[in-house]
Amino acid sequence: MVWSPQTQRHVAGAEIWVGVRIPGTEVPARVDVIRDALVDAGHPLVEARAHDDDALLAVHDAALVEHLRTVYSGWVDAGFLDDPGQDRVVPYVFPTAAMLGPIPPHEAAAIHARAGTYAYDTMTVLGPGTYDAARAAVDCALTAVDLVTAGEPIAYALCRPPGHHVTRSAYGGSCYLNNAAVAAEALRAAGSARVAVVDLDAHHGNGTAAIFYERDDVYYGSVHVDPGAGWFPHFVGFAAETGAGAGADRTLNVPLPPGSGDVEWLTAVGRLREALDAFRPDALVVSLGVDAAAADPESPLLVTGDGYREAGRLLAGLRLPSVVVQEGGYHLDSLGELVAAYLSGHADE
Ligand code: SP5
Ligand code: ZN
Repeated sequence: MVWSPQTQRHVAGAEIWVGVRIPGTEVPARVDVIRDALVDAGHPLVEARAHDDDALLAVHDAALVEHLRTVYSGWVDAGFLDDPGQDRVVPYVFPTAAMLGPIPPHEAAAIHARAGTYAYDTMTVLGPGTYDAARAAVDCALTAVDLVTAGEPIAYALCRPPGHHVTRSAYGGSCYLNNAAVAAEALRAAGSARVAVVDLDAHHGNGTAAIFYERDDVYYGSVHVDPGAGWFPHFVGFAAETGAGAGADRTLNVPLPPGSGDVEWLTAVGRLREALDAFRPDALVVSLGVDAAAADPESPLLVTGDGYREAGRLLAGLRLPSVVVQEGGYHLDSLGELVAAYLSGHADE
């Protein structure tokens, strides 16, 4: 298990949801409970090593990374902590395609407007430690890639904050940098010509999907709660999205109705696995969100620990070098055991 204490420096404090400040569930303690459960299960701890920005900048626009790196200090310098009394970066206006029409936008001079250039929701706030934590999560993913490249069959990265909602140039959904997409690019750079990403998080990984939608060398497969039933990310994640251009038929979304449990969910994981038999990847990235679990507060799926263990077995059956990246999962009392269950299945197929 690769981890970094730096990942706990992101403290959202709250999220702004439909204009209301509510307690966030993507909390630093998630790292403690996952790490402790995996240590108890006998997984050795490896601290993440620093990596340069090559794989990161293969995935994200440099302007997004630079924005995330500097926006908090800009927010402080602009006096927002005192007036209006907001100690987190929260955007308020978004230069959407519909706002702009055919008019090319200027870069906003005001920091509070620039915030909306790179964010697509108001929930995902930035504080003083957010960038360093997100960047440390990327280092966790890249260190796991190093382990697999050196011959380990599987490496787990305790990435936090999660990443799969981040597109090439915009963050959201409690995510800031796309750890799984960076891992996929790093595996490619290390010699895996074809990489598959399988996303088990309860939510569709719209960021990873968008990044690779037109690529023929990276497959994206996901099982998630149906966005058409009213769930985040709402606008994408539908079964009809199968890739475009060179990436045609390289995306597979399996949306499930709210209330789906192990039987439906594992059938979907089996479909993803079969699709990969045909794609014949050289390496696998698993976006391991465990928020599909029944007790999780953020999703209506009803997967059990045994379900996650069986998913691990199914994906281990691909017999691919595998980097497992933590995504969501918010029920602190069961989070660690769910991750341990997945990894035990993946290890003992
Ligand atoms: C990585 C990941 O799992 N991101 C999840 C993002 C989905 N968040 C949507 C949150 C909607 C607001 N939740 C408040 C629940 C109020 N009952
Ligand atoms: Zn999720």
